[in-house]
Amino acid sequence: MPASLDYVATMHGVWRAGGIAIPLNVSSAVSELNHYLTCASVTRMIANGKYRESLVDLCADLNIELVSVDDVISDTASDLPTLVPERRAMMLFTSGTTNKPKGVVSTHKTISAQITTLIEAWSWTEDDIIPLFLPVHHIHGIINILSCGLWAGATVHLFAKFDIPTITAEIITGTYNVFMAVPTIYVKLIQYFDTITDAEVQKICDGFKPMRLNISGSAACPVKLFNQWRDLTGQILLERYGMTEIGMGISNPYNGERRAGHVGQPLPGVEAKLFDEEHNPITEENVPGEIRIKGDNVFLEYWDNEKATIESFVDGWFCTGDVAVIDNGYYRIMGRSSIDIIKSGGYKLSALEIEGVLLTHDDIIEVAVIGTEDETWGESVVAFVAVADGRQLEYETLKEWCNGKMSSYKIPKTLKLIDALPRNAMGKVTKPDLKKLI
Ligand code: MLC
Ligand code: AMP
Repeated sequence: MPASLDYVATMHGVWRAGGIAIPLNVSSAVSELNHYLTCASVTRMIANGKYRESLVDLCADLNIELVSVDDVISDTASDLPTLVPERRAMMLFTSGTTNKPKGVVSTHKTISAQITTLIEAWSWTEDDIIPLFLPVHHIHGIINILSCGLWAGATVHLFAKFDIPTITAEIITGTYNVFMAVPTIYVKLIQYFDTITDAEVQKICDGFKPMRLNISGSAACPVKLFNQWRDLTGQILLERYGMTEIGMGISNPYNGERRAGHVGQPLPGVEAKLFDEEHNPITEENVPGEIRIKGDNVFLEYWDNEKATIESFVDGWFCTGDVAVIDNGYYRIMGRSSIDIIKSGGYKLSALEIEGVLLTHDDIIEVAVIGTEDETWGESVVAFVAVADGRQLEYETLKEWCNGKMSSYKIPKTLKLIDALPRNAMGKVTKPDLKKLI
């Protein structure tokens, strides 16, 4: 389900009944859904309208009961279980350094901790009104916007997608006082300003100006964008850092200096530390290390994957794979330790997962996927491909072939045909060398 009252009712119904809610992407390819549903041993799928129709065969194949919201919604609640905070509540699929996405399981306690820290840090109140146009199968939309809004007794306007004219029309009338988005959304708004009159731009910027808070996160907010947004709207973007496994971990202050290019300091109740490769904590400033996190906000486990869960913790610290320095008291993210993780439009993508799909193409014999810097998307997906002797491959044909095999944001935006992938003496593909070819 896209963001809608049915979505909210279903999510809370599952939670209240003691089940595990697994919100899925409405635009996932069938093969992706097949993986999520199988991996999570799903017993019941709730979907409406055209989404329900499109799931009939898959659910039948997997022996999953398929129902619509109307089938399960009830006016009277009875025999609801008493829930302990440690009960599993939600599973979100996230891409990693393995081929297939993993199910990140959080408990009621995790979710409460993830919400309450933000209520305090960002001063949520019942007077807040916020639009939700981000996808509701990721933590940014589910926790930071929807769940914080509901917890605070605030008002959340639900949009099935990010439609600039519809949302800016509300902004002009002064409907919202809080706005949260990924950097790409701010870039797209600025790009939209080039397509409308100066008077219209002014009206939209005047709608942003009196808001109490504009937040950017899920990917790095470039300093240029931070400055552009301040010059246009007077808003000093509050940048924060988070991850599906931890909710939000580090944030610039609500009151105090919001520093461009930095993500701030650990949130209330969250412990953060940098560690070197030998697992020693780093205490000096400007020495890079991996961000590790402890606290009630940290997830319970990767579903049905004890090995991955164990490997992602060291001495009780969750290892994020993100590298940062502390610069004059504020965390500054330097990048990720794995070249195989790409962040595009705020979505985390696994290069290995995309490579796995491309390798099923008859004409492709070798493939390597990397992310390259992109002003709009943060990073853009590039595929280096070697084709079988005598075969040709055009980008448009490949793009079409990818449709239905992966969500559209994973489809490579650039295709580079090469004879063979560069390898080191161990025979391993050297992706940094590929980056130099762009
Ligand atoms: C879409 N397109 C892309 C693309 N995504 N091109 C390059 N790179 C990408 N990543 C292309 C499509 O193929 C299409 O091209 C055109 O853009 C329009 O597609 P769309 O799907 O309509 O795009 P749009 O609605 O504009 O999507 C942009 C967006 C979306 C920013 C609204 O990407 C989005 O909602 N991102 C947010 C994801 C999110 O919530 N992440 C948080 C994860 S939680 P064509 O050629 O077909 O027209 C997390 C933790 C934390 O990270 O810290 O919060
Ligand atoms: P996800 O797994 O989709 O939840 O994405 C989490 C990842 O997004 C983190 O591990 C970071 O790499 C990235 N991320 C989130 N917020 C920021 C930020 N403010 N700056 C840089 N990277 C970020």
